[in-house]
Amino acid sequence: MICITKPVINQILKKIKKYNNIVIARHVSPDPDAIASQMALRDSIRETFKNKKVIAVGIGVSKFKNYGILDRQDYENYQDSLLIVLDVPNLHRVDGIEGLKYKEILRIDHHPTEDIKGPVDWCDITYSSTCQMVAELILETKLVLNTKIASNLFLGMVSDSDRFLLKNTTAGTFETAARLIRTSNLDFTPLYDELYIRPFSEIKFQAFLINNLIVEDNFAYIKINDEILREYNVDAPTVTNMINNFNFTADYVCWAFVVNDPRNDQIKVSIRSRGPIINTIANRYNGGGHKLASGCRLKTDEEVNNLLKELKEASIEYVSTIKDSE
Ligand SMILES: [Mn+2]
Repeated sequence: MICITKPVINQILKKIKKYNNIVIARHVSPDPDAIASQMALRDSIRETFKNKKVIAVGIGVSKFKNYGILDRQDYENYQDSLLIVLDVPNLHRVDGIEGLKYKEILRIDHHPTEDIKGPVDWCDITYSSTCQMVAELILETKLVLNTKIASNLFLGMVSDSDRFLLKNTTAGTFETAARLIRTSNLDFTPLYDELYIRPFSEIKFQAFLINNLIVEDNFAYIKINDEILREYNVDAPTVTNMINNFNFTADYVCWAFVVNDPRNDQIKVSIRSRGPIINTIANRYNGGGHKLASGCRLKTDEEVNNLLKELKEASIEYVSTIKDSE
């Protein structure tokens, strides 16, 4: 079962072939799917078309450096380039393209479309990860696949599907994973260390979250301030990355982590759901995302409280609808 179609493949390859300069970007505060798809596509285009100049841009995250190193944004030499954006639907969340004068934009993404819409736009929300999309593109074309590219794509797929647990995991996800492993003879189990080994301080912080999560009316949330972050020596992205660990709890269907991020002078809210649709709510609070996994960036406590109230109401309503239909 291959989801990518011939017309999509042809459109994408045509654009890649047309341009000598290609800039590849993804969303701010990258997760493994964003960074791994970016590195994999850059390396594959470079290996396939040795004469093209291809760079991957954005701010680097030290714990993701194993995926590959980002390039310097010397946009002097990248005027009139093709900009490929991965794993992001809105222009203001694309990292590192200030000052770039690109000619065309090409998007590959599994988020619902927002304001980015280029002449080629492969957007499909049924995919569990952008890495799965890039993997299919590479497997179905003559784009080069090597062990490093395959391991990046595999890790992005595992991470974004939360080890094939999340709802958008399909037979196609497993098929693409299997093809990646088989085609590149990937020794994949050692790769899990890269995603899941963490310092004991983080485990202790998780215990703090467990002990302080507030659960009411099928909704759970916790507010984390700067002081707590310092006490446990964790940063805001580390906290929001833990949110999937709180799935499969019978007492709530929706949960949110509210983190004061002093470095960016904003309040970051991560939201997950096992039922209520949350991205439509997040959209109203300077955020967005998937139906069951979203996030917002807010400025005031009042906005936070209003958001939490709406999420709680959605949780109550969802649970009552299920009870009605039983
Ligand atoms: Mn993704």
